[in-house]
Amino acid sequence: MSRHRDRSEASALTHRLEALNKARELGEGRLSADVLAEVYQVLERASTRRSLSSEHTVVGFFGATGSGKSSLFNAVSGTSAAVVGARRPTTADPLAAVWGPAGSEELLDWLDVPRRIHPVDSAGESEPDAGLILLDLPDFDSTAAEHRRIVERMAGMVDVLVWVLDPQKYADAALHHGFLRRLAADGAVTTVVLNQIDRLSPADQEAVTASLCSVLAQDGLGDVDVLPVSARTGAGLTRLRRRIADVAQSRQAATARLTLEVGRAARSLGEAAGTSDAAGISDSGRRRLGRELAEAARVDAVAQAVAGSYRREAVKRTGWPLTRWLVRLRPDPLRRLNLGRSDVRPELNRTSLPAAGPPERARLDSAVRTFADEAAAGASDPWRAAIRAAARRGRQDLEEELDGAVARTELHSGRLAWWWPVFGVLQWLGLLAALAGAVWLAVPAVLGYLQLPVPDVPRTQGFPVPTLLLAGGLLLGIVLALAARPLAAAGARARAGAARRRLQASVADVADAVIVRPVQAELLVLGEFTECVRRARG
Ligand SMILES: Nc1nc2c(ncn2[C@@H]2O[C@H](COP(=O)(O)OP(=O)(O)O)[C@@H](O)[C@H]2O)c(=O)[nH]1
Ligand SMILES: [Mg+2]
Repeated sequence: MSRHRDRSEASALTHRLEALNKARELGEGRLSADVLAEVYQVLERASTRRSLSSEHTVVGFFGATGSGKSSLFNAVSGTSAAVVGARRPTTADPLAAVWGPAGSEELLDWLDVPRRIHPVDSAGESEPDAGLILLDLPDFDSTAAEHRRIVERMAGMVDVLVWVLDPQKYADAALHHGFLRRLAADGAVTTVVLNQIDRLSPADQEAVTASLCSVLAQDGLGDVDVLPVSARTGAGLTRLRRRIADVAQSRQAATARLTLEVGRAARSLGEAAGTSDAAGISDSGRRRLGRELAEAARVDAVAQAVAGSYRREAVKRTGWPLTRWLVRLRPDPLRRLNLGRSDVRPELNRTSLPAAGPPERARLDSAVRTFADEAAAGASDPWRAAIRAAARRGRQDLEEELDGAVARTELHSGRLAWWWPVFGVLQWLGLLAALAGAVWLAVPAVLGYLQLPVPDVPRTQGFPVPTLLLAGGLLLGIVLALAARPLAAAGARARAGAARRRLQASVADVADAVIVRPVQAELLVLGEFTECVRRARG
């Protein structure tokens, strides 16, 4: 049962550690480096502690000078290994009493505890407490900075903290408001020992214990047990030994402490990240971005050029044959933009649209920023910055991407309209008829001049046929030219409309690839981060 709980708690911790690590990775480059470094430390410590003996529980005695840490260490371990009553800070090295030594070496190396003793209990075996490492530590309020540093480090590394207080100094402000309060917030302190109760009368013992409990409650340690003991008389020592042995035998303290640490790190990471309720990408925001980008890509100008090119081509192919060459004097508006050419590989093509000036660029900047800001609305500062940065990265290549997209868009500028060849042939027929009529009319004049007999011209309905040919041919040319105008206008409109739609689609693709998707990816990261922090908090 307990084994089973061990395993499930350990695997819960594994999941939370994984979630915390994932959150840390996602926060990289997005959140404050300090917070991430702290989280990294917790992760590293947790993974190292877990890779070391899970059979051992590390219990440290913490407290002020003269509270009786060393005396209690000796009493609990049944040795006299620790120096009692050292007036000045002596050695900084913590001292370890190890029960069940197998596998403890690496753990003690990692804790950096070089001095180790292996006590045996009165029955000559170490089994009852197997897997316990008890530490006598330097004084928390030592005058030597090195000692304080060691205590500080150990407080973060041991599995269980036992606070040793004495009746004189138990309410010491420095102790409570510094160290203890911070550790209390982590839930890391499991036991508080009030030593030297032999110095108090039984009535005072109760009063002091009650007073101590209320002081601890103020520090958020209301749930913590207070054990009154005396290292000198041995009062309460059995309870203290049993308490420590129980904690060690359950083998859960290490996991419990790490779980608390992970929870704390996840909370601080979550606080650093702030709220994650980003508004996300709306359809209207996306459409507005598309419109602005189409504007920047000069889709209208290109569509107008498509219309102009169509009209020019229509005149070239359907105009009166004798004057249609005049249209060649005007350049093709599409060619002027370097568009609609079949001789250039489209993927290499660039338009000759005028480059964006400062106002156009500013407008594009603002369109991209507005889009990102809208998507990020509601999220906290670091995430808003990350979302904006994703959009800004896309902004860098935007002009070039848009130009390339316009250049690649199929404009169908070379495509023939159905009526062009029809009108073209009719124009030639009209012209030929008019020429034939003119020549025929000229024949009698030439024959008359040469004094040759002039044949009668044939007539229909009283009109001479050559005259009809001439007039009809010219009239046909005029009618065709008039009829071609509305056709050319309608065709130009249709082709420009189709080109505009295709251009807008190309621009929308660019907007998607360069701006929308990176922003979307960032929003996904944000969602995933939040989920990981939630899982890491447990
Ligand atoms: N009266 C009394 N004195 C104690 C008790 N425990 C320790 N002392 C004395 O308090 C002094 C400091 O003890 P020590 O174990 O070195 O405290 P440390 O500085 O916390 O390691 C020594 O003179 C001890 O003899 C106790 O339970 N009762
Ligand atoms: Mg000591």
